[in-house]
Amino acid sequence: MKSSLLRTISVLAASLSLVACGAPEASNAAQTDDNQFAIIHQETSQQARFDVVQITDQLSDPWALAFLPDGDFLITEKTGQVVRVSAETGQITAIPGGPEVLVSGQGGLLDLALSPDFATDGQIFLSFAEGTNDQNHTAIASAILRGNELTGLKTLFQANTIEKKKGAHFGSRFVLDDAGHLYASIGEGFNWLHEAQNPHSHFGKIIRLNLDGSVPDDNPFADGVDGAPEVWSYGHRNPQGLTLHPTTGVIWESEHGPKGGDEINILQKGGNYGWPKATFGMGYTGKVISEFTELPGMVDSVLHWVPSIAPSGLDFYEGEKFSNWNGDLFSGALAGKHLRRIELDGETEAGQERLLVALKEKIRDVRSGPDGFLYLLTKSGKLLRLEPS
Ligand SMILES: [Ca+2]
Repeated sequence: MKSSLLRTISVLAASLSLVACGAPEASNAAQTDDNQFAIIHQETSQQARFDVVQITDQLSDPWALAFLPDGDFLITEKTGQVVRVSAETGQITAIPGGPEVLVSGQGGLLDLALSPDFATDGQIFLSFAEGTNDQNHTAIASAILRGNELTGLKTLFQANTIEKKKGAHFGSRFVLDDAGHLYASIGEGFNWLHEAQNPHSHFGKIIRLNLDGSVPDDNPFADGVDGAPEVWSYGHRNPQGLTLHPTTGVIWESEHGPKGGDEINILQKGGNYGWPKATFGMGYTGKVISEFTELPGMVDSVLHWVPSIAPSGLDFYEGEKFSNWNGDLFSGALAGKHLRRIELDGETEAGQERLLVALKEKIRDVRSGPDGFLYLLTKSGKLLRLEPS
């Protein structure tokens, strides 16, 4: 409630300052889109000219974005709140009923996904950091969105809890496949890097669950003998991007390396993605983590970045509005402060482009919208829409 009140005050203050400056709304007409949202930037890139439309800049460290059937946006704020943003006005409404969240370091309320049957069941999935500063883990819950309230909060998964100073490396992204599975990325907890190679630990893993939280029978370690039943792939560091390829249905992942060595990977059942035994990264102090960049039995990345860009949300563009971008992969960059467009030839990189460098924004999430526009969340609190100009 407090944050809503603050928002109301800041919106009022912004309106008053406009009045005080005597800025008539009509003078902004050339710099607004059809819904009167401000165009804050225009860019001519290699394959598209576009406007950047600001729907709001009043979010609190937004992490994840989903598109509601009525056109509004459902958003998680890392500071602990689920909110709805009106597609008509940009107004933010807090949605109570979410989980108790540990907001510390990289921990907080994290990813968000709608059930495939959301239009009828109203179910959503949330991931978040849970516990204390000394003992914490990534957790996943489901809840039902009724109007502007969450009900029936149910814990589906809790990663192993081990001693972990402060909030470091929780992951976390979801993706739902077309067969009723939820995949989620779990970070390696920073200090616990060697646990990424231990299939029995949840640290540094992609896990796979049924939508009720149970473990699918065809998971690679479903019987629990050679690994934890929930584990789908391992040897990951801190994965914060997951998306489904629009035609192959295979899952693509991005993860943070340390100093260098960020990766894009294509997930295989039971695959070992190398961390920390094979990596292009080095320790933050310059210390060598491994002399190997690849090893037999480990899956190589599609591409890696040195220096790091700190990849966040990941999505394939699909739509009519940007025909030249169809099938391209987009990644937000936090440290890199841009939007990365990746052209592909099948499963091989065919070119890359930095977009929105001039905005100097840490981009936390990117999603291809059902309306064909491309949507972004910035760490600074903006929901942005890219529209062809
Ligand atoms: Ca790797």
